[in-house]
Parts: sequence; structure tokens; C-alpha cells
Amino acid sequence: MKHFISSFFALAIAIGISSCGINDHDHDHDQDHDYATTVIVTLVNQSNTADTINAVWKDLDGPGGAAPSIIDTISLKSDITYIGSIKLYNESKSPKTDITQDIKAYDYEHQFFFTPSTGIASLVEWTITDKDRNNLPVGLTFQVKTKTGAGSKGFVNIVLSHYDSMTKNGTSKSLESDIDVDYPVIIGQ
Ligand SMILES: [Ca+2]
Repeated sequence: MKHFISSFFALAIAIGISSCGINDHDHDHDQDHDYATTVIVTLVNQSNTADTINAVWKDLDGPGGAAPSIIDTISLKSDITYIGSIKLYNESKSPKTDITQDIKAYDYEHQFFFTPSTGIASLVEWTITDKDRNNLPVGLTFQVKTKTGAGSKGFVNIVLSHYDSMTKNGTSKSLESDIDVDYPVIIGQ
């Protein structure tokens, strides 16, 4: 049994390696990109572009194991429109890999979902601004509009859906997520 298992893993690894090429992406969705250790949400204040937020979420050993080492709070001003973007990296290897480029190349298989928690949902409007070749939202870029917050606190849940076993329709999350992270949010502190 042990020999069988190790042979199985050797085979799995061999298949994994042979299918990592980007040309095979459509045939093997499980091997198409790394897991993300690092998420960076960038928000630029449209009223003052010098006011830029770079909020980092970092979990270097991936899902499970150690807790995330960095979870920045996204501190938003009241009554402001921000232009936003999100970048994903795998920093568990050197050099780090830029997963954002893989998502961009296969945006029709991916979609981000940004969900503010109930405490701030009425105060922040998070709208995806980019679309894939099928005219469905992607979420690598977005607009965030705030109302008067007066220090309201909550979270925004960010999920990256990856559609392999189901078809992307623009509204439904996939069965499994590439990322599923919560950023603390403060509005109008
Ligand atoms: Ca971890």
C-alpha cells in the first residue's frame, strides 16, 4: 500500500509538472497557477491621488498552518470615490510569482467578489469595473464609493472564484475559492 501511495504521488507530481505549461491551462485547471500567499489591495482617492492605500494580507505558508502574518486595515475617508486594484503573489518561493498576470490572461475563468460586512454595507459601494471577453465582471479593478462613516468598522470579504467545474455567469461564486480573505475596514475615522 505504501509503495502504491508513493507511486501515485510520483505520478501525480509528474503529471503536475508536465501540465504546468500555460498552454495546458484549459485542460488542467488544478495546475494553472500557484496559491496566493499575498494580497495587495490598492485604493487611490480620486479627490487627492497622493492619498493612496496599499493594504496587505499575507500568509506565507498558505492555507492552514500559521495564521496570516499581516492583515492591514483598510481605512477609508467618508464621501470619497476611490479607484482600486488588487494584486496577488506567491511569496513562498524565490523569486515570488505574480499570480495577477495569470488571472488577467484567464480572466474569463476568474471573478473576484467583494462583500462588505453588514455593519458597513450601507456605507461602502464596491463596484467591479473590468470585464472579461464574455462581458462578465473580473474584479482586478474596481471603484469604491463611501458615505459618511464616522468611524464605522467592519470587514470586506474578498473571494477569488475560479471556475473549473462550473461555468462563470457573473453572479455565482465557484465551488472552491482561490482566495477567501477578510480585511478589516474603517470608514471616516
Ligand atoms: Ca497559513
